[in-house]
Amino acid sequence: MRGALIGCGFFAQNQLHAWRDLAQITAICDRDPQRLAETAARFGITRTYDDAARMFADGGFDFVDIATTVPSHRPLVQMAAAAGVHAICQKPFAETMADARAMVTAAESAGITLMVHENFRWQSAIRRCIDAVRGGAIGTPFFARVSFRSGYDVFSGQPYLATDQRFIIQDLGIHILDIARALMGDATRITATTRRINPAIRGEDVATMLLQHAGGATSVVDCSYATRRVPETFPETLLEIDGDRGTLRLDAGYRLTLPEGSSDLSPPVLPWASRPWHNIQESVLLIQRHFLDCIAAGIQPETSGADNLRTLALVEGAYLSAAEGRSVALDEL
Ligand code: NAD
Ligand code: 89Y
Repeated sequence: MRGALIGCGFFAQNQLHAWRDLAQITAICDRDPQRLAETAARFGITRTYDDAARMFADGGFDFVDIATTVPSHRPLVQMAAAAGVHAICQKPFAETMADARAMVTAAESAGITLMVHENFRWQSAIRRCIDAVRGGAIGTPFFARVSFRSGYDVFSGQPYLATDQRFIIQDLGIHILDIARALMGDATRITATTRRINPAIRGEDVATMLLQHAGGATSVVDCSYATRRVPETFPETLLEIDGDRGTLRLDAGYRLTLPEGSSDLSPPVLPWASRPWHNIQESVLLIQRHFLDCIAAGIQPETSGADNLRTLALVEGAYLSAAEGRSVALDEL
């Protein structure tokens, strides 16, 4: 498979490292000339563009990896659909549910595969827990706590996180909500509270969310970037899941405890990766491989655009709930 990538920023560097083991990236695009030139030199890519439309017009690739921030996602996915090119789009998938639905429709009409780069459920420790729960290791789950609490400085690498009106739910909570879905099934209702603790940022940096799942289970999804922890656990998601035959815990330090005992699920540090990001970086390789495998098999990726509508609805529902001080049924959205 030959690919192209749009958006040569902070996180795309991980995606390009991972592609080296999976596919040939023939062209890259960024409207920032310095980022474009630096990334082209780093990865030895000679076809460069400052305009995505021109890159699609020139073609020569089977898929496009959209690694830009959210405002450009809808037009770029629609360009991919018009060009008949499979697409991976970074999270958050879209700014509104209407945009997201239009993107899914465009992909379906064009017959392309559209996957959202929703990688946290592909972290190897999380994956192992999802497999254990789905495999019945704790029986039928009735409660989950899915928790991400940190004081790590994410603003130095991603300055827009400090200035966007929405912060933790849209940026990070979206992953944690998606993990809750992967573990407990689809949610029908959400209730949320939000706070801003850090006065130097615009959006909320604490969110506490209560989910009701279709099968009757409940999840608490709690996220904070205002938590000073020793030791710091960024970027680990911690789990506690009760089932009718036992409890699963994923504790700090990637320690898994199941009814039959404990094990260490520390992820590998890939040759191009660095701590503490190695957990996320490994998941980039795994989700990008999943995308190619799904195209080859002619099946939908686990986090297809259509699937991600349900994660995005949880994000929108959480903001609505916090703003109006009420519980929100997802079929309202
Ligand atoms: P960034 O601002 O560092 O990089 C984005 C790049 O896209 C910039 O260089 C910008 O010039 C370019 N760009 C924007 N619109 C463009 C357009 N229309 N055409 C060409 N280039 C365009 O952002 P980032 O921190 O790398 O984040 C990118 C996306 O990745 C965000 O949506 C973010 O939420 C997501 N992200 C995901 C993870 C994860 O684990 N999945 C981690 C970090 C960031
Ligand atoms: O942008 C975020 C993401 O997707 O994972 C972690 C992050 O980089 C900062 O919250």
